[in-house]
Parts: sequence; structure tokens; C-alpha cells
Amino acid sequence: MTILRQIAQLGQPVLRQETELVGDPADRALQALIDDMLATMAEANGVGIAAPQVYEPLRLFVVASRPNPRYPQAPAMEPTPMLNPEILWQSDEIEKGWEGCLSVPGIRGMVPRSLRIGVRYLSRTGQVCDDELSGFIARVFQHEYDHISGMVFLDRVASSRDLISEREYLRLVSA
Ligand code: K1U
Ligand code: ZN
Repeated sequence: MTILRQIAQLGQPVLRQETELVGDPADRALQALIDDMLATMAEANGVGIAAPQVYEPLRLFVVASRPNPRYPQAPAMEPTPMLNPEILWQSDEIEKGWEGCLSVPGIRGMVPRSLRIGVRYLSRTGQVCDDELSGFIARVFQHEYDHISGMVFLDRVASSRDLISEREYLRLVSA
């Protein structure tokens, strides 16, 4: 049975905790957690979610992407669970872009991120996947990777002037 999990909000210690590697992908409890994260992300309209956001301090997250009113240029990517993800390399080329966070509702921030990254992770069936990501998907991956490293996007904005309300953000993108 899939359960919609509570999403930890900024201030909850689990968002700042160290995370552990996940074990056997075939483990039923792990597969159930992945299903819960997929359902919780969809219900919250997210393009990603990390295990610490559902109170599980594990090295596991989901990346998803689709064009939507907040990110009209976003490419399509099926929701992809990533177990024990690694960043193998990152481009020196940095791009600033708007981010939001299910754990920090109502705020958007301009966050500098590497434009391209090389990543490795295990799929939910235990396959080793090596990939090169760019643009918005690379951004979401780095955002989620921060979550499993005890960081949130607010830690990365260059100035508090790079923060705006969600309402102002929606005005900006629909203008
Ligand atoms: O990890 C999270 O908190 C999820 C977060 C991921 C993210 C968003 C934007 C840039 C980088 C990473 C979200 O999904 S916040 C919700 C959001 O941005 C959104 C909501 C509806 C449609 C499209 C995007
Ligand atoms: Zn987040």
C-alpha cells in the first residue's frame, strides 16, 4: 500500500542530518519507500524529492521533469529513482536559475549551479547508470544531491536579494 508521506519543513533536524547509503535494492521496505516518495512528489507537484524530505536519512532521491507553468522550458523526464547517487564531474560553467523546495514553501531563489554534470547512481532494479545531465535536469539533480548532503537551496543563494516570494515568481514567469 502506497502512503503519502509528510514532507519535512525547514527547521526539521532530518534535513541537516548525515545520510546513509541504501542497501539491497530488492529490499521490500526500500521499494515501498520509493513508491511512497513517487506518490508524495506527484501529490505535491514536485519535480524531485529526496529521502530526508520524508524523514528517511538515506542516500536516495527521485528526479522528474516536465514542462509546466513554473518552468515552461523544462524538458520531459520520467520520474527516476536514484539510489546512492554520485557526482563524478561538474562543468566549470555555472548558470543561475530559479529553484523552489517542497521543504521551503512560498519562496523561490536564484541559485548558481554547474550547467553540466556527470553522474552515477543505481536504478531501483539495481542497475548501475552513468549519465551526463545538463540544464534544468542537472539543476534538479544538484538540488536533490544537496538534500542528501544536509543542505537546502537557501544555503547556496549569493544574496538574500536573490530570494522572492512564490507569488512574485509566478508573476515573473507569466509576464
Ligand atoms: O526537492 C524538492 O524540494 C523538490 C523541488 C525540486 C526543484 C525545483 C526547482 C528547481 C530545482 C529543484 C520542487 O519540485 S519545488 C516545486 C516546483 O518547483 C514545481 C512545482 C510544480 C510544477 C513544477 C515545478
Ligand atoms: Zn528541496
